Amino acid sequence: MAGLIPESMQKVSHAVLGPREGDKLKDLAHDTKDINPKDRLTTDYGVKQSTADDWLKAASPDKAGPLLLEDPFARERIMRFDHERIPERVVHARGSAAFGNFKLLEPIPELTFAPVLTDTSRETPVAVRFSTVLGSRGSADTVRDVRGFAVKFYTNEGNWDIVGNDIPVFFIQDAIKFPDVIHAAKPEPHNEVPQAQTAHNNFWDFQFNHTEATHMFMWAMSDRAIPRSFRMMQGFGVNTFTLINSKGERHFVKFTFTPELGVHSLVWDEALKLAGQDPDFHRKDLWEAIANGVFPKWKFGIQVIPEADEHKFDFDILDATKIWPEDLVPTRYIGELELNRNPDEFFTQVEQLAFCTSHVVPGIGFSDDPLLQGRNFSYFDTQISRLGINFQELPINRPVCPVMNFNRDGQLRHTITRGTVNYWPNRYDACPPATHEEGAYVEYAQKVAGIKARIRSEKFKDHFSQAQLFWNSMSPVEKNHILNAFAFELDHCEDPVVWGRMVKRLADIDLQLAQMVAEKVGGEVPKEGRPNHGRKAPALSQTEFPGKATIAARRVAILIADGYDPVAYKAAYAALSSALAVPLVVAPSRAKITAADGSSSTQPHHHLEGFRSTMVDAIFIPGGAKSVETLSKNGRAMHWIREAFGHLKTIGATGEAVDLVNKAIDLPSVTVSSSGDVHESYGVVTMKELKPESLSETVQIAKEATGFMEKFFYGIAQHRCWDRELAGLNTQV
Ligand code: HDE
Repeated sequence: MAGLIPESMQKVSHAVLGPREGDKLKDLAHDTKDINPKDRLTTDYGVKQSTADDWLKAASPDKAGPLLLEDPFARERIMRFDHERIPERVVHARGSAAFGNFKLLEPIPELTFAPVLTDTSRETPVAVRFSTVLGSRGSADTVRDVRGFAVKFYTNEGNWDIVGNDIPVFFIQDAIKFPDVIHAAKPEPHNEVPQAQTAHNNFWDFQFNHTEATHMFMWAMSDRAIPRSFRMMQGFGVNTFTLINSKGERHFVKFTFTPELGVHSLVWDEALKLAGQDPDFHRKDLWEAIANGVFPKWKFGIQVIPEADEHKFDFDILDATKIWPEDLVPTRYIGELELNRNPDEFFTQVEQLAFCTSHVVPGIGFSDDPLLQGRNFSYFDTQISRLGINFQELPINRPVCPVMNFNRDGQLRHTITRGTVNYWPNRYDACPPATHEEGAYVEYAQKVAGIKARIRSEKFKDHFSQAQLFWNSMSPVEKNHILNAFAFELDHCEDPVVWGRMVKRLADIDLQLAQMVAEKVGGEVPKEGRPNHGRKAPALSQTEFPGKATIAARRVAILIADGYDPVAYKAAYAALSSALAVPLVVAPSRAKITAADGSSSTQPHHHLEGFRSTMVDAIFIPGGAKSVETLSKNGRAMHWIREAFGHLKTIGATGEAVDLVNKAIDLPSVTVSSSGDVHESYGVVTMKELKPESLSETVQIAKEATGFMEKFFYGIAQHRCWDRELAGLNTQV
């Protein structure tokens, strides 16, 4: 070995290969520094600066003179600033990330020899980035769009990236079509309008011209495209991958993440308003939950098909516009993903976080899915354009296991590799390729035969069966939302050719849907449609994933004004906090508010103009005659109650506030209590105040209050009161 590292060098330094254990935090520590208030400001080359406020000038105290270009400190500051931006991602530009662990619960050695899926003693660090697809980096979070769900597992065998979405299928079958679908969906070329929207001519023109997109656009018009939270979305690998076991057998596999909190969405009117009222809604929600210790979790599942069964289905299992229905291929949940750490710095940990579908570890492989194969080329290529050829050396991207090879140089290379050779084979036998036993990635010996031609296999040509399956599987509320989504989207298309043709296309899915949309958008009402096979797949409806009944991390506004009832207020605040919800006190102004008996006062978090009902999951209004009277005369307060009601949110009120809610909603079908009992009607939970006159009455009231909280919390944990929509009571927004 003598000579590989010259003796003189061996004495003075040591080779740094990176940590061997899978601890990403330890690894990042090499490149992380804290701002120490005692540090002094320096240039990038380490020289302390005497001022950061004045450019060197030819001036005098009474006369501003010209700036001198010779000032290296000022030049450095401006030049660094001028070059701060890197290209945003060509798709999925807007997103945010968090970090955590993947824990395997059920090993699957019969399917793969990848330790990340066989070793239950491991905790694999992960980085997860959620994103929208179409909008630019500064666009809004709550737009109607597919959401990215990209997971980087820093395994001891190298990085494994599942670059998925919250929708299990895609618009196209062949990667060559990707530039077209994205050009058509992004802002139009002549005026760069609209931002972050599918509601425009070109998007729907493309959809009509590509029948293979039919299944996917049904998902995109469903509630999946307006999630309540990143924490309440499923994640799907979409493409078909493979698992290889130690006997050399191969299975096809699809990967899924299902949230512990269930799959929940905003309602459309709320999503639209939030895009203006709080464009960072999802980003903040994720941050807030993690900061409050309510760590989001997902179950990790696999759907598996043995290689021999590849052709046993009436769809092609390599077609990314198709799901594998659960009744044919059930999901088996084998692990858990938890996010428990927010980024320290957005740029270095989120903007520079780079995923590649081609990054898999031994025991996991690709398939001939023609979308996946194109993606395997694209992601690496796009990172070179955004981050440069050495993007994998960036702290957030580098693996936690040793990296050693003879790739060298390129812009911004910063690993210093000591040694006298940079090629293989070399006279030292240095860094030889590994054997399978040593953990090398060995390609699965797949027999490949075919005719070189630009063709698609026949089974890829059924474009409507699963679009119908999806529609048939929706609940009545979900169907209603899809209908309204089409009506909204096509209304935004000015070209009659576009919306006229799209209405006809809908008849390939469901005649009644097509007819209802046609009536709304003013198109020719189709009389005939493609026969619907009538089959259903329950797991396609998000109502199948209600999740854990919890109010943890749910935001609940408490509306009060001077003279509020301190007992009800304090009880609600304490109960919400101990259930890990986020109580937010909202009042007509942010000045301190005094309780009815003058015993206490509170500092509201927000005032009614600055904060809106869209930003919370539920509202609670305690009694107190004066407080309620003030709120009842405040138009914004009344709007808060009506809007929350229209958005199907749980509303709780006690004492005098019961009449306030009654007045704001003004719907005889929603009954509120007139006695001391706890009442629940269409998600409005009320309890009139009782004045205890004896001990037994006090005990009774305490019981009532507990009953009230139970009903109120139950409503919040249900996410929304869908019965209100089914009864047509939610039109007051
Ligand atoms: Fe992507 N996609 N994609 N995509 N994609 C990118 O890579 C591409 C597709 C997805 O948080 C880009 O780093 C092609 C399907 C996510 O950083 C780019 C095709 C699915 C993210 C790219 C697809 C996705 C991207 C842009 C068709 C769901 C964000 C920036 C063959 C399974 C990852 C980047 C992050 C990002 C190409 C289709 C998900 C250009 C060519 C299907 C979640 O490489």
